[in-house]
Amino acid sequence: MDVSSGFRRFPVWAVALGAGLGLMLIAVDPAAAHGPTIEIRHDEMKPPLLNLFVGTTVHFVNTVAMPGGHVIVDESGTIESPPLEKPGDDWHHTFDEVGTWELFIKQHPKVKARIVVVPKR
Ligand SMILES: [Cu+2]
Repeated sequence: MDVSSGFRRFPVWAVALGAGLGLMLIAVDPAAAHGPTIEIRHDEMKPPLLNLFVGTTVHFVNTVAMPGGHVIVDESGTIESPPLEKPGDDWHHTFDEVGTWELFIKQHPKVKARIVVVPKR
């Protein structure tokens, strides 16, 4: 498996081919299609940089209690999450366009993450 080539190269098909019906069921498990995750804190989005192929869904998981919730927005105003208030509250967004998104937490504007979306090969 080539682990250096990015998020979209899940070897799910290879696993299924090698192991028959039992593992084919695992291959269609939603968990297997789960994209990258960014953890949300008061002072950090982790990781602060993701390079993705277009069409990738990113999961944002709040890890700390925040009265009123953390809202994730982007500088162009096209992205806005609902308030993520409790640890474990999560939201996802699918990046369907090539480009760079500068995200920040509305309540902590200095806390940023950059999403770089490139075409599929
Ligand atoms: Cu906070």
